[in-house]
Amino acid sequence: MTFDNLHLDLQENILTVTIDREAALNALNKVTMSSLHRLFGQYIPDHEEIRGVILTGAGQKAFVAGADIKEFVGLEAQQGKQMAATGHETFFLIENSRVPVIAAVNGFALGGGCELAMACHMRIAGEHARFGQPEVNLGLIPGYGGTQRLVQYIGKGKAMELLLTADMIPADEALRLGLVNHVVPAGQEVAKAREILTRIATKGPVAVRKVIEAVNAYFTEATDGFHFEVESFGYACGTRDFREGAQAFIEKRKPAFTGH
Ligand code: CO8
Repeated sequence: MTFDNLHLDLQENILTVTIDREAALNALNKVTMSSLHRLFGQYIPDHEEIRGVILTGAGQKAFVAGADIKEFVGLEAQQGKQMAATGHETFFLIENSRVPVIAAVNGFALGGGCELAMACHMRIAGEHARFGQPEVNLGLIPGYGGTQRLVQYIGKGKAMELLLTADMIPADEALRLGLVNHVVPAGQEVAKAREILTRIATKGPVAVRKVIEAVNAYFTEATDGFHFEVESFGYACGTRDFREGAQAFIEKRKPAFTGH
């Protein structure tokens, strides 16, 4: 399987995915969106050895500067709606990935780039990173989930301000607002993400997957997250990994999880 505009690097069960369109500040054109869809829809689910994913952008200037504005020329209502719907599908695949996905935000994360980072489970920002939803500058609104996920992360009032003014915020403000998990010196984003994912990879894979599903259930209309947690707890209790984890604690050794 090939992935145009993505560079993949698997090391010690952590897959680093670099969006590789540096000359266009890694803007998400149709081809890149299609690659991301196949990556998260097929490739990652099919490769059990992958225990975590880092998403980053090529170069030092941008994570992703948005959807590719040059592809917007001549865009009509129905076509725009379809592109947004397909993009939502892709970003839900990321959000619901069975393994944790961390955005290593190494510069501008604007529009679709900020939305992509928000679809990930965590965000590590370089201190030079800048976040924003500038779509209103183009007479547009976010179309990859930005109006919903920004509210989830930073609350309605501040989200409304950023969405309506198109203001960009620096990494330290994104940290203060709860949009990012950590701010690190420029160039250290991937290393920090890798350190976190390496620690998570020592945990029970089923438990990790169930935590992701249960947290996402809180934000899923028509799903009772508390009920989902009870069901998932029961499911985890029935796994070999749980028995191994408890036994390892008692025997004062590291557990050997198998994902079953
Ligand atoms: N799309 C296409 N090309 C881009 C984009 C983009 N989003 N951003 C930057 N580029 C290109 C520039 O055109 C330029 O290319 P060229 O050299 O060929 O002219 C190159 O990248 C470098 O950019 P700049 O020269 O502009 O670099 P600066 O350092 O001067 O500025 C900025 C950097 C501030 C990031 C500036 O490039 C900028 O404002 N970019 C646009 C940011 C933006 O508006 N993003 C939101 C786009 S809309 C969106 O994301 C909607 C998502 C939902 C879509 C739903 C369905 C389609």
